[in-house]
Amino acid sequence: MVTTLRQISCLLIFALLLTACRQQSLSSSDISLDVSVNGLLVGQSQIIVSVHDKNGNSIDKPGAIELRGDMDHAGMAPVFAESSEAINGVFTLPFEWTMAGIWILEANLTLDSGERVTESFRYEVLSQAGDHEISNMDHSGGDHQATEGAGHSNANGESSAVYMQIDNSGASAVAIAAANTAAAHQVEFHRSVIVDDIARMEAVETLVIPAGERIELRPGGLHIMLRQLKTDLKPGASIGLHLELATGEMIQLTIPILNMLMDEDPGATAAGDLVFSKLWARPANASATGERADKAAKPGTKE
Ligand SMILES: [Cu+2]
Repeated sequence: MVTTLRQISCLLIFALLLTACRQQSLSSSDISLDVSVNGLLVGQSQIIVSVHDKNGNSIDKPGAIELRGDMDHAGMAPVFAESSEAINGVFTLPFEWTMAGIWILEANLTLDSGERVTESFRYEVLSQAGDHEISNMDHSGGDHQATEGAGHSNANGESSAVYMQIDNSGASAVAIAAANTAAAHQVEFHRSVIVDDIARMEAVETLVIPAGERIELRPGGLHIMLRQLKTDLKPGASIGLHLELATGEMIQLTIPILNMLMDEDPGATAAGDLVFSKLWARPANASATGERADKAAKPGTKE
Protein backbone atom coordinates (compact mmCIF):
# COMPACT_ATOMS: atom_id res chain seq x y z
CA MET A 1 0.00 0.00 0.00
CA VAL A 2 2.74 2.38 0.94
CA THR A 3 4.63 1.39 -2.18
CA THR A 4 1.63 2.09 -4.35
CA LEU A 5 1.08 5.51 -2.79
CA ARG A 6 4.73 6.33 -3.29
CA GLN A 7 4.46 5.21 -6.86
CA ILE A 8 1.42 7.37 -7.41
CA SER A 9 3.01 10.43 -5.87
CA CYS A 10 6.12 9.82 -7.95
CA LEU A 11 3.98 9.65 -11.04
CA LEU A 12 2.23 12.84 -10.04
CA ILE A 13 5.50 14.64 -9.52
CA PHE A 14 6.76 13.27 -12.79
CA ALA A 15 3.64 14.46 -14.57
CA LEU A 16 4.02 17.90 -13.01
CA LEU A 17 7.63 18.03 -14.10
CA LEU A 18 6.65 17.03 -17.60
CA THR A 19 4.07 19.79 -17.72
CA ALA A 20 6.60 22.29 -16.47
CA CYS A 21 9.03 21.14 -19.11
CA ARG A 22 6.42 21.37 -21.83
CA GLN A 23 5.67 24.93 -20.94
CA GLN A 24 9.30 25.90 -21.34
CA SER A 25 10.31 23.87 -24.32
CA LEU A 26 9.18 24.34 -27.85
CA SER A 27 7.97 21.89 -30.35
CA SER A 28 9.93 21.59 -33.56
CA SER A 29 6.86 22.48 -35.58
CA ASP A 30 6.82 25.92 -33.95
CA ILE A 31 10.34 26.74 -35.04
CA SER A 32 11.97 28.04 -38.16
CA LEU A 33 15.61 28.67 -38.93
CA ASP A 34 16.95 31.62 -40.86
CA VAL A 35 20.43 31.16 -42.23
CA SER A 36 22.56 33.92 -43.65
CA VAL A 37 26.12 33.62 -44.83
CA ASN A 38 28.68 36.31 -44.36
CA GLY A 39 31.04 35.53 -47.22
CA LEU A 40 30.60 33.18 -50.14
CA LEU A 41 34.24 33.02 -51.13
CA VAL A 42 36.54 30.06 -50.62
CA GLY A 43 38.01 30.29 -47.13
CA GLN A 44 36.61 31.46 -43.85
CA SER A 45 33.11 32.78 -43.59
CA GLN A 46 30.59 33.30 -40.88
CA ILE A 47 27.24 31.62 -40.81
CA ILE A 48 24.49 33.22 -38.83
CA VAL A 49 21.54 31.10 -37.83
CA SER A 50 18.63 32.80 -36.17
CA VAL A 51 15.87 30.80 -34.58
CA HIS A 52 12.31 32.05 -34.61
CA ASP A 53 9.00 30.81 -33.41
CA LYS A 54 6.07 30.75 -35.80
CA ASN A 55 5.25 34.36 -34.95
CA GLY A 56 8.69 35.50 -35.97
CA ASN A 57 9.90 36.11 -32.41
CA SER A 58 13.44 35.11 -31.69
CA ILE A 59 13.93 32.28 -29.22
CA ASP A 60 16.33 33.12 -26.46
CA LYS A 61 17.87 29.74 -25.67
CA PRO A 62 17.01 27.52 -28.60
CA GLY A 63 19.40 24.65 -27.89
CA ALA A 64 22.35 23.57 -30.00
CA ILE A 65 23.03 24.06 -33.66
CA GLU A 66 25.05 21.85 -35.95
CA LEU A 67 26.00 22.79 -39.48
CA ARG A 68 27.06 20.39 -42.17
CA GLY A 69 28.26 21.58 -45.54
CA ASP A 70 28.51 19.20 -48.48
CA MET A 71 29.45 19.95 -52.02
CA ASP A 72 26.97 18.86 -54.66
CA HIS A 73 29.55 16.52 -56.13
CA ALA A 74 31.35 13.59 -54.55
CA GLY A 75 34.90 13.57 -53.32
CA MET A 76 35.00 16.44 -50.84
CA ALA A 77 34.94 15.92 -47.10
CA PRO A 78 31.97 17.58 -45.45
CA VAL A 79 32.61 20.61 -43.27
CA PHE A 80 31.04 20.80 -39.82
CA ALA A 81 30.50 23.52 -37.27
CA GLU A 82 28.53 23.51 -34.08
CA SER A 83 27.53 25.83 -31.30
CA SER A 84 25.26 25.86 -28.30
CA GLU A 85 25.69 29.52 -27.57
CA ALA A 86 23.01 31.71 -29.02
CA ILE A 87 22.58 35.37 -28.25
CA ASN A 88 18.93 36.34 -28.48
CA GLY A 89 18.31 33.28 -30.59
CA VAL A 90 21.19 33.96 -32.98
CA PHE A 91 24.08 31.56 -33.45
CA THR A 92 27.23 32.85 -35.13
CA LEU A 93 29.47 30.11 -36.41
CA PRO A 94 32.78 30.32 -38.22
CA PHE A 95 32.61 28.11 -41.29
CA GLU A 96 35.18 27.26 -43.90
CA TRP A 97 34.26 26.81 -47.52
CA THR A 98 37.01 24.49 -48.66
CA MET A 99 36.35 24.71 -52.38
CA ALA A 100 34.53 26.79 -54.96
CA GLY A 101 31.30 25.34 -56.26
CA ILE A 102 27.80 24.51 -55.15
CA TRP A 103 27.35 23.64 -51.49
CA ILE A 104 24.40 22.27 -49.65
CA LEU A 105 24.37 23.50 -46.10
CA GLU A 106 22.29 21.63 -43.59
CA ALA A 107 21.42 23.35 -40.32
CA ASN A 108 20.35 21.01 -37.53
CA LEU A 109 18.92 22.50 -34.41
CA THR A 110 18.51 20.25 -31.40
CA LEU A 111 16.00 21.65 -28.96
CA ASP A 112 16.36 21.12 -25.23
CA SER A 113 13.50 18.65 -25.54
CA GLY A 114 15.67 16.56 -27.87
CA GLU A 115 13.54 17.35 -30.88
CA ARG A 116 15.36 18.40 -34.03
CA VAL A 117 14.68 21.01 -36.64
CA THR A 118 16.52 20.59 -39.92
CA GLU A 119 16.66 22.92 -42.84
CA SER A 120 18.97 22.91 -45.80
CA PHE A 121 20.16 25.67 -48.05
CA ARG A 122 22.12 25.86 -51.26
CA TYR A 123 24.96 28.27 -51.91
CA GLU A 124 27.38 29.00 -54.67
CA VAL A 125 30.87 29.56 -53.33
CA LEU A 126 33.34 31.39 -55.54
CA SER A 127 37.08 31.31 -55.60
CA GLN A 128 39.10 34.06 -54.03
CA ALA A 129 41.55 36.34 -55.82
CA GLY A 130 45.22 35.45 -55.56
CA ASP A 131 44.70 33.49 -52.42
CA HIS A 132 47.45 30.92 -52.53
CA GLU A 133 47.28 30.01 -48.86
CA ILE A 134 43.67 28.96 -49.00
CA SER A 135 43.90 27.30 -52.38
CA ASN A 136 46.34 24.70 -51.23
CA MET A 137 44.23 21.83 -52.48
CA ASP A 138 45.04 19.98 -55.64
CA HIS A 139 44.32 22.29 -58.52
CA SER A 140 45.53 20.01 -61.24
CA GLY A 141 43.40 19.87 -64.33
CA GLY A 142 43.80 23.51 -65.27
CA ASP A 143 41.79 24.86 -62.40
CA HIS A 144 44.13 27.81 -62.02
CA GLN A 145 41.18 30.15 -62.09
CA ALA A 146 40.66 29.16 -58.49
CA THR A 147 43.67 31.26 -57.64
CA GLU A 148 43.33 33.85 -60.37
CA GLY A 149 39.65 34.57 -60.39
CA ALA A 150 38.30 37.16 -58.03
CA GLY A 151 35.35 36.43 -55.91
CA HIS A 152 31.95 37.61 -56.78
CA SER A 153 31.00 39.08 -53.47
CA ASN A 154 30.93 42.81 -53.16
CA ALA A 155 31.51 42.52 -49.43
CA ASN A 156 35.08 41.52 -50.08
CA GLY A 157 35.68 44.28 -52.59
CA GLU A 158 37.55 43.21 -55.68
CA SER A 159 34.54 42.87 -57.90
CA SER A 160 31.68 44.98 -59.13
CA ALA A 161 28.92 44.77 -61.68
CA VAL A 162 27.76 47.03 -64.49
CA TYR A 163 24.09 47.45 -65.23
CA MET A 164 22.33 49.07 -68.17
CA GLN A 165 19.45 48.94 -70.54
CA ILE A 166 20.12 48.21 -74.21
CA ASP A 167 17.60 48.92 -76.96
CA ASN A 168 18.01 47.53 -80.44
CA SER A 169 16.03 49.53 -82.99
CA GLY A 170 17.48 47.54 -85.88
CA ALA A 171 15.97 44.81 -88.01
CA SER A 172 18.43 42.17 -86.86
CA ALA A 173 19.69 40.88 -83.54
CA VAL A 174 22.93 42.26 -82.18
CA ALA A 175 25.32 40.16 -80.12
CA ILE A 176 27.85 41.61 -77.72
CA ALA A 177 30.69 39.12 -77.62
CA ALA A 178 33.05 40.64 -75.08
CA ALA A 179 33.67 43.56 -72.78
CA ASN A 180 36.73 45.03 -71.16
CA THR A 181 37.70 47.92 -68.95
CA ALA A 182 40.91 49.42 -67.66
CA ALA A 183 39.37 49.20 -64.20
CA ALA A 184 39.37 45.40 -63.92
CA HIS A 185 41.48 42.44 -64.97
CA GLN A 186 38.52 40.35 -65.96
CA VAL A 187 35.10 41.14 -67.36
CA GLU A 188 32.38 38.53 -67.74
CA PHE A 189 28.72 38.42 -68.62
CA HIS A 190 26.69 36.84 -65.85
CA ARG A 191 23.14 36.02 -65.14
CA SER A 192 21.75 35.65 -61.62
CA VAL A 193 19.44 32.71 -61.32
CA ILE A 194 17.45 31.52 -58.34
CA VAL A 195 18.04 27.91 -57.42
CA ASP A 196 16.11 26.71 -54.39
CA ASP A 197 15.59 30.31 -53.26
CA ILE A 198 19.30 31.08 -53.43
CA ALA A 199 20.70 33.47 -56.01
CA ARG A 200 23.69 32.22 -57.89
CA MET A 201 25.62 33.27 -60.96
CA GLU A 202 25.84 31.73 -64.36
CA ALA A 203 28.27 32.78 -67.06
CA VAL A 204 26.65 34.01 -70.27
CA GLU A 205 28.66 33.74 -73.51
CA THR A 206 27.18 36.66 -75.38
CA LEU A 207 24.61 39.33 -74.69
CA VAL A 208 22.05 39.15 -77.47
CA ILE A 209 19.64 41.99 -78.08
CA PRO A 210 16.90 40.72 -80.42
CA ALA A 211 15.74 42.97 -83.27
CA GLY A 212 13.46 45.73 -82.03
CA GLU A 213 13.80 44.64 -78.45
CA ARG A 214 15.35 45.74 -75.16
CA ILE A 215 17.41 43.84 -72.67
CA GLU A 216 17.92 44.98 -69.12
CA LEU A 217 21.03 44.38 -67.07
CA ARG A 218 20.07 44.82 -63.45
CA PRO A 219 20.87 43.55 -59.96
CA GLY A 220 19.49 40.04 -59.65
CA GLY A 221 19.48 39.51 -63.43
CA LEU A 222 21.89 39.88 -66.30
CA HIS A 223 24.97 41.92 -65.47
CA ILE A 224 28.50 42.60 -66.57
CA MET A 225 30.82 41.38 -63.87
CA LEU A 226 34.05 43.24 -63.23
CA ARG A 227 36.47 40.93 -61.46
CA GLN A 228 39.83 41.67 -59.89
CA LEU A 229 39.40 45.40 -59.86
CA LYS A 230 42.53 47.42 -60.54
CA THR A 231 41.13 50.64 -59.11
CA ASP A 232 38.62 51.51 -56.42
CA LEU A 233 35.19 52.26 -57.79
CA LYS A 234 34.04 55.22 -55.75
CA PRO A 235 30.55 56.67 -55.98
CA GLY A 236 30.58 59.75 -58.18
CA ALA A 237 33.49 58.52 -60.31
CA SER A 238 33.13 56.74 -63.63
CA ILE A 239 34.92 54.10 -65.65
CA GLY A 240 35.24 53.40 -69.34
CA LEU A 241 33.82 50.16 -70.70
CA HIS A 242 34.50 48.75 -74.17
CA LEU A 243 31.98 46.42 -75.69
CA GLU A 244 32.94 44.28 -78.63
CA LEU A 245 30.14 43.20 -80.91
CA ALA A 246 30.19 39.81 -82.59
CA THR A 247 30.87 41.72 -85.81
CA GLY A 248 34.08 43.07 -84.31
CA GLU A 249 32.71 46.58 -83.91
CA MET A 250 33.78 48.32 -80.69
CA ILE A 251 31.56 50.51 -78.58
CA GLN A 252 32.93 52.79 -75.89
CA LEU A 253 30.73 53.57 -72.90
CA THR A 254 31.22 55.66 -69.79
CA ILE A 255 29.77 54.03 -66.70
CA PRO A 256 29.11 56.15 -63.62
CA ILE A 257 29.69 54.54 -60.23
CA LEU A 258 26.48 54.86 -58.25
CA ASN A 259 25.21 53.38 -55.02
CA MET A 260 22.00 52.70 -56.88
CA LEU A 261 20.38 53.92 -60.04
CA MET A 262 18.68 57.18 -59.19
CA ASP A 263 15.55 58.40 -60.85
CA GLU A 264 17.43 60.55 -63.30
CA ASP A 265 19.05 58.57 -66.07
CA PRO A 266 22.79 59.34 -66.17
CA GLY A 267 22.45 59.60 -69.96
CA ALA A 268 22.11 57.44 -73.02
CA THR A 269 24.72 56.51 -75.61
CA ALA A 270 23.73 55.55 -79.14
CA ALA A 271 25.86 53.31 -81.32
CA GLY A 272 24.42 52.08 -84.59
CA ASP A 273 21.07 50.44 -83.93
CA LEU A 274 21.78 50.25 -80.20
CA VAL A 275 20.95 52.72 -77.48
CA PHE A 276 22.58 52.21 -74.08
CA SER A 277 20.85 53.86 -71.16
CA LYS A 278 20.54 53.65 -67.38
CA LEU A 279 24.24 52.86 -67.18
CA TRP A 280 25.76 52.37 -63.76
CA ALA A 281 28.17 50.23 -61.79
CA ARG A 282 28.14 49.55 -58.10
CA PRO A 283 30.96 50.85 -55.89
CA ALA A 284 33.70 48.49 -54.70
CA ASN A 285 37.23 48.59 -53.40
CA ALA A 286 40.06 47.11 -55.41
CA SER A 287 41.68 45.66 -52.30
CA ALA A 288 39.99 42.96 -50.33
CA THR A 289 38.63 44.08 -47.00
CA GLY A 290 37.27 40.70 -46.00
CA GLU A 291 38.71 38.81 -43.10
CA ARG A 292 41.49 36.47 -44.06
CA ALA A 293 41.44 32.81 -43.13
CA ASP A 294 44.59 33.00 -41.07
CA LYS A 295 43.07 35.72 -38.91
CA ALA A 296 39.67 34.17 -38.45
CA ALA A 297 38.85 31.57 -35.86
CA LYS A 298 38.88 27.97 -37.00
CA PRO A 299 35.56 26.22 -37.25
CA GLY A 300 34.85 22.94 -35.54
CA THR A 301 35.77 20.78 -38.47
CA LYS A 302 35.62 17.02 -38.25
CA GLU A 303 36.53 14.26 -40.61
CU1 LIG B 1 28.12 38.11 -61.46
